[in-house]
Amino acid sequence: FPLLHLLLILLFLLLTLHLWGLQPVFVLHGNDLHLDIEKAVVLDKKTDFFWKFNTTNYVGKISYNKEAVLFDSYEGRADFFGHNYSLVLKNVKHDDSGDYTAVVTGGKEQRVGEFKVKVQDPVSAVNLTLTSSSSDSCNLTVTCTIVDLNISRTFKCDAHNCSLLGENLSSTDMLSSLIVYLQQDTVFCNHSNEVSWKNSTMVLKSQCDMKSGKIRCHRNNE
Ligand SMILES: *[C@@H]1O[C@H](CO)[C@@H](O)[C@H](O)[C@H]1NC(C)=O
Ligand SMILES: *[C@@H]1O[C@H](CO)[C@@H](O)[C@H](O)[C@H]1NC(C)=O
Ligand SMILES: *[C@@H]1O[C@H](CO)[C@@H](O)[C@H](O)[C@H]1NC(C)=O
Ligand SMILES: *[C@@H]1O[C@H](CO)[C@@H](O)[C@H](O)[C@H]1NC(C)=O
Ligand SMILES: *[C@@H]1O[C@H](CO)[C@@H](O)[C@H](O)[C@H]1NC(C)=O
Ligand SMILES: *[C@@H]1O[C@H](CO)[C@@H](O)[C@H](O)[C@H]1NC(C)=O
Ligand SMILES: *[C@@H]1O[C@H](CO)[C@@H](O)[C@H](O)[C@H]1NC(C)=O
Ligand SMILES: *[C@@H]1O[C@H](CO)[C@@H](O)[C@H](O)[C@H]1NC(C)=O
Ligand SMILES: CC(=O)N[C@H]1CO[C@H](CO)[C@@H](O)[C@@H]1O
Repeated sequence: FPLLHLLLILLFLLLTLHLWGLQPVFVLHGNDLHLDIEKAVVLDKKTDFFWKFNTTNYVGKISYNKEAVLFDSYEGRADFFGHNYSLVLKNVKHDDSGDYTAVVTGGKEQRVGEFKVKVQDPVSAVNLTLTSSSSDSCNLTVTCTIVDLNISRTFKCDAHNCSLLGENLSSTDMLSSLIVYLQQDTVFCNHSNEVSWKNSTMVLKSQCDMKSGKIRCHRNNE
């Protein structure tokens, strides 16, 4: 059934296009969420403006008289401005993650802003530790650890400098990403998500003697 396939592909494209239409917004848990409309809106007697949350919840409305009204569950925890339709949701919680749409209703509904909001916690701390230094070659291995994940990198040192063996390694899961990289003589491990980051650093001062292969590594781990 090639026609059916074609229809399915079309449906898929429409769905993904619709998802792309939602602008992603990331906000740190406990911070304020600012949402502004993307198109000019002029209300008349027959039209009202609403901020909607997900498909069935309404945050507030503005009517022709420009008065902004918040509905019960948002009263006291949001600011809503009748003159420019902006919404500020204060002290956001994880429950506030979801789709926010600004709509003008009259004879039909018109969307004037669409956001996919994700509330995130700050990332957890990282530890960077020296996990091995081979005495027979000038290689150092460091491991960067977060609660449930670790990545290791090996550095090759000569009498003056150390360099990363291979690419900067990074690891990303649904929630955050972890990257280890070398900048001058400092190894950085950076744990980040869209709203926060934490790092741990270690200074590698190679005093690798090419004859004996001895390495001295100064750690400066905060
Ligand atoms: C809307 O008005 C409020 C209050 O005057 C202001 O804080 C906010 O920045 C305005 N939003 C835009 C998009 O101008
Ligand atoms: C809102 O929708 C998102 C998915 O888009 C869902 O993950 C979330 O649980 C919903 N929140 C509420 C309070 O219904
Ligand atoms: C040190 O690094 C070199 C690559 O430059 C590699 O061939 C060697 O196996 C490494 N040695 C150790 C002990 O990891
Ligand atoms: C980091 O190191 C400190 C002190 O050694 C330890 O208390 C903490 O649990 C470590 N954190 C992680 C994510 O490994
Ligand atoms: C890194 O994680 C592995 C399991 O994935 C574990 O066996 C190993 O002990 C961890 N290393 C450190 C230094 O935490
Ligand atoms: C060590 O690094 C410095 C600066 O990056 C560079 O000027 C120097 O040539 C390097 N030395 C060696 C032996 O590679
Ligand atoms: C690793 O990342 C650092 C800092 O972002 C950059 O300066 C360096 O060029 C990168 N090295 C490689 C091999 O990607
Ligand atoms: C850590 O990563 C975040 C997100 O990519 C970036 O904004 C920040 O500058 C990085 N910090 C360091 C020290 O690499
Ligand atoms: C804990 C730690 O090492 N923090 C460092 C993160 O990186 C910045 C430089 O980008 C250092 O100033 C911090 O000390």
